[in-house]
Amino acid sequence: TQSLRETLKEVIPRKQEQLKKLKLEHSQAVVGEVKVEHILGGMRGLKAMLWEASVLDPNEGIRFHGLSIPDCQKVLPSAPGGKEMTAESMLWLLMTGQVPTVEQSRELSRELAEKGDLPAFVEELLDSLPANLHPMTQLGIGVAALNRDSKFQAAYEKGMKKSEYWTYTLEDCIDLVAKLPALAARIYRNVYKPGTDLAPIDKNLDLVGNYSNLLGFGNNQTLTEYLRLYIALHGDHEGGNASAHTSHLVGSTLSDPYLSYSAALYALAGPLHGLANQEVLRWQLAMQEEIGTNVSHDDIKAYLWRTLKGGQVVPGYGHGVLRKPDPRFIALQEFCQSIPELKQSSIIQLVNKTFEVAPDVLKEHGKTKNPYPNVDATSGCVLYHYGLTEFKYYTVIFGVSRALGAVTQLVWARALGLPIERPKSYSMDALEGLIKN
Ligand code: NMX
Ligand code: MLT
Repeated sequence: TQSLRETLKEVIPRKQEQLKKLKLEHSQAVVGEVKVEHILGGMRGLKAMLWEASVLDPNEGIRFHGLSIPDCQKVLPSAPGGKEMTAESMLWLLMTGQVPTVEQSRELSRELAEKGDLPAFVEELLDSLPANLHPMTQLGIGVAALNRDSKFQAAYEKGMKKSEYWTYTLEDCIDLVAKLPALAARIYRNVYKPGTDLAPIDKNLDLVGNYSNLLGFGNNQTLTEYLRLYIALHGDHEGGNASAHTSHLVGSTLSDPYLSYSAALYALAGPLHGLANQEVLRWQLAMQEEIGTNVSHDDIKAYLWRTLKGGQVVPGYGHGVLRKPDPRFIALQEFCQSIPELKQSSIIQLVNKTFEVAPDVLKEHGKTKNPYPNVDATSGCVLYHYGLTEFKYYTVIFGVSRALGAVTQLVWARALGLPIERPKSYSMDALEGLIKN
């Protein structure tokens, strides 16, 4: 069985050749134009980043190396006794562009479990943080602190060759992904279940199986499977989303993977990005509180209008690229519909009913370019239903997941020798000058 490192050693030279050829033969080819609207509009729609692992189509949604979500659900290995794809099989696909065998994904699970424990000083650091510090702030602190043991940084200090960058980056990336469950679960324990014991990492379990165990939900197979699906699906969403882009930007300075990903987590912690999944739950529960559980479409419509007229966004709706319902939303909804208990859940039914009404209201409101739900519109509901009700924690789970795509790009950026990112900026005066000329 070929390991992840061996597979990458085979794949990387081909990609390096491809890049060399592109640079040599097509450097001056024009693939789009820069308009003032791009500069004023958060670079929306500007084709300006190299990202290997996934591409987002506005109508079809995400494809991971060409595979749609249903494709991945069919071909990516699951955990023993489970059906949903594992985080490690998604990581393997993202990194190599290949579907791992069951043995390969299990081997990666074993390696991650072996590396899963936290250094004692990081445990102490997390335990010293105040419980009212947002879990996302704590996660970023914990991830950044892991950089004390960065193999990339240590080798850089000694003076490694550029061609070796990716190998040390890969080692840091694997260590980081391995430690995220213990880090994220410790934060959960400290903030919400102080005084309780954390389970030890089980060397025979996959990454998310261990995460679920550490959170105290390991005996709930449905929730564990849901977490596997959730974490695989949120892993990558091409390069331009704020968290992935942040990790890439910071990594481009040769900051190590821990610092790069810590920065990404603080982008994810914004309510227009990953924090939306906490906001959705807050908003749906406030709706339930105000209008009860047995709500009609008209009740929801009126509530939506109150939100919009209050000058707030409807959390979980809209997207910078997507123009149809997010296929990740659909996949999570399908999961709920396949489990009778979840189908009956009042919070899941409320999310469904909201989906039946919200797109028309948002169309009538006329502002958002995409009136359909994104993944955050539903991702917290199953967690809530099964007793993981602390919604300020939800973005942490997204943060455990998004590492899969971010670390993949860090490895590829170093393997391809991508330069420090440094776009050109203009003031409004300078722009006016450019327009006149
Ligand atoms: N509710 C109300 N207004 C909205 C919404 C929404 N859900 N989405 C967009 N708009 C408004 C937006 O605020 C903007 O208004 P203004 O011109 O006054 O600034 C206008 O519609 C045009 O925005 P778009 O070009 O459609 O959206 P943009 O690409 O700028 O932003 C989001 C994308 C995702 C930030 C935006 O749709 C949003 O704020 N959605 C709610 C928060 C959310 O669900 N975020 C999660 C994204 C997914 N994730 O996991 O990261
Ligand atoms: C994501 O998964 O990063 C979000 O859907 C936001 C985005 O793609 O811009």
